[in-house]
Amino acid sequence: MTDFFEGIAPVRFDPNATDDLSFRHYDADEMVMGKRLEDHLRFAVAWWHSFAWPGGDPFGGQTFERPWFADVAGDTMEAAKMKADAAFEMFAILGQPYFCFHDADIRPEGADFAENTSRLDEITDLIGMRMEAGGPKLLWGTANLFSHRRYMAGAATNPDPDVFAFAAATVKTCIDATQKLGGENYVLWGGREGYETLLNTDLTREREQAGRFLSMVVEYARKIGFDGTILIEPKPQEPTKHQYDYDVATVYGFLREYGLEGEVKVNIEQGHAILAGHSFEHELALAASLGILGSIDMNRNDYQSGWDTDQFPDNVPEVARAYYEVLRAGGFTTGGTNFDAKLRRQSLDPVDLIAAHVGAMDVCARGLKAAAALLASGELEAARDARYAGWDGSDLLSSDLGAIAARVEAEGINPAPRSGRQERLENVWNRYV
Ligand code: XUL
Ligand code: CO
Repeated sequence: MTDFFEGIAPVRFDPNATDDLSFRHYDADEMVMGKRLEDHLRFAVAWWHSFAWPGGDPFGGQTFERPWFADVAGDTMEAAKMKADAAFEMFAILGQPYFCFHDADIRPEGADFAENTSRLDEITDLIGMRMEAGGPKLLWGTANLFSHRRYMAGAATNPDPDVFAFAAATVKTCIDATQKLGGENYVLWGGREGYETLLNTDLTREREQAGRFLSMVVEYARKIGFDGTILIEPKPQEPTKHQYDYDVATVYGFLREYGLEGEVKVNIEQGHAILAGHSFEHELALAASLGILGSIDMNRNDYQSGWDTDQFPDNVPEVARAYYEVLRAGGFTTGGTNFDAKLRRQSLDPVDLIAAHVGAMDVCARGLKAAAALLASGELEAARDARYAGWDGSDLLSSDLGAIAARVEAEGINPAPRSGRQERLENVWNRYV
């Protein structure tokens, strides 16, 4: 084990704590709607932001100094192992039940596909040992098909079939690694599956490539007996000007087109929902209604900047809206709450990483508990039911325009508008949050 987080004790729940490294609201064992809070929230730490991200922005490079950023004893694999040790050191402090990774977060880039694969095997052996020794479980694994220059024009949607092949082979190894570690989901985020300009893009071809690629992923996962959930993570743009997996509605249409709507669900990220011009709760409610709600990436964007700042959540009412939709949909099954969030680049200290997660876990716990209390009260749901009560027993939807016209005339139907009661319902909401 490393001593990167030396001097930081495991985080405990203490509602009266006065320090900033205790949970005041997240008591893993608290029972909420008949389930432990830990089992509702299913928190995960994201390897990339916490351990691999160097603190750069478009105007400046690395600000964080982590011992594993340089080669250790002249060896990039030794550095990767130190990084894994530091990760499990942090997991032991936080006590969260899950983590997530991309291949590129955990192993250094090799000279070719074979070396990438052997390095992934070696590091996942080490991670597997740490997991067995009492570490958290794997919520999901994924392949980074967007950082390396070979992917600059896309992975599955690349004009060069060799890139498609390299990406497909890489995803195979990442599904293997996810299964080896008992991962509960496998995620595909198509960061460069989109275009920079239509002037050089054959949109029809690229979408077909993406459809076949996803079908191959599903076929392979089922063939090897991976019984986790396969998730697409929508995002409208960034790094591409336009990403094909724009939002939940677009992904659903895509899944239907390729007959995959029963096979693949979505991993919805707060910041991506906002970039798409929606709210987080809109994306969650729509996915639940379409039967494809899988998991969430919890974070927030700065509302002024208009880009994907991936900050830790700090807004309890917003988070409560999201968990209200998750709970209304029956809660997570294989999914969970992955903190796809990174420190600000001035937050240099190891303790900043701990404080960021502690605060975010508390914000989520407050949001979920408020949402659960409101849902259990039935107040909103009763109002919603009452609003649609006129449809109970109605045969209108199996009728036709002619018959309906005759009925409206015969019965003298003349609808009287009724209040939507929005402000009263907002008042109900605010009594709980
Ligand atoms: C990028 C993003 C990714 C995915 C996994 O915006 O959210 O980190 O979550 O590839
Ligand atoms: Co994400």
